[in-house]
Amino acid sequence: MKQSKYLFPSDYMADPSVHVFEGKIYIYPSHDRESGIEENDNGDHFDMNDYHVFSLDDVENGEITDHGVVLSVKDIPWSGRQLWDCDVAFKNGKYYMYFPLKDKNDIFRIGVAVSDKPYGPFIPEKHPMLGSYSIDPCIFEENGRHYMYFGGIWGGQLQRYRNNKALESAVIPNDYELAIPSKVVLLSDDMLEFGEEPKDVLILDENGNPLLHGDKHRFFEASWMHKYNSKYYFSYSTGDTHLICYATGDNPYGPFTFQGEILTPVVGWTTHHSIVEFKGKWYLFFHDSVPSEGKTWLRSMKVIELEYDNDGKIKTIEGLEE
Ligand code: FUB
Repeated sequence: MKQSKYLFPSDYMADPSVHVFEGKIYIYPSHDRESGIEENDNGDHFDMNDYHVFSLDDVENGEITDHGVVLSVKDIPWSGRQLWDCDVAFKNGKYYMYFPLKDKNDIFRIGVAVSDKPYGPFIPEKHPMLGSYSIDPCIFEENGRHYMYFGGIWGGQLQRYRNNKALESAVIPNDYELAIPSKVVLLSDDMLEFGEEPKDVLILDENGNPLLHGDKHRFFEASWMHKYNSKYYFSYSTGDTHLICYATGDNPYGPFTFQGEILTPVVGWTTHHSIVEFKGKWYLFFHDSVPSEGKTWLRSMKVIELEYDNDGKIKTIEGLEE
């Protein structure tokens, strides 16, 4: 499958988080819509208010199933606005959906909603996760332990925190200061809270120095973790430089050494992805704004095969900006 393909042309879906549950591919995207809110650096125009779930038996030839609305802003007791990129994990017969949403004070928190099925509906907890902040939760499971990676700068509000504490005012570093890192945290046994204090996800260059804020490959948002040949691959979006990049490490906490670009810029401001193995092949799920003719808040989800070379390097996918 060398060509990318759109997965659901009849509606705008973005930020696809993908897992294999019960032998099928399940896709958990954001549900973009036209709300009429003007575009700004805060991302107010990403004004989504529900999630759908999709499934596929076969990535290349299967028909996609839309399982309909599985969670809505109106059903979340602590809701303010903006349901951004979510993810889902499985433990002991239950599925847990993790979602970022602004609370009534316009602060992003991460919430949990629970279901007996991978396709929902998901019932939200009464409160956001204690101590949670920022956006883009993704869950990586290994040996029954679930790690959440999260965070995003600018509209994702990560620059408002240091050492997991809110600052009096947001601080974006200058270009020669250290980049603001993504966060990783082990979840509690019951999957409903953080099981420890979140830690920084350090991305180092080839000399072992942490990437600086002015580096076009530094972390911005859209964390994802997968494992390939015993290595841990942390991938992410660089936001305002519009790349999907990755770095590898020897354990889920890192540090991770920068390796390269997975996807060069697509049409639309944001780029956001997930990586999954299914039936012996690896796939990159992502989005672009080609069908909406470049409206960055109206994105469409896509998939393309991902390839590694013999050293485990991911081959860069380029030329999709058309
Ligand atoms: O979909 C809203 C936001 O746009 C996501 O949370 C970010 O990762 C970016 O894709």
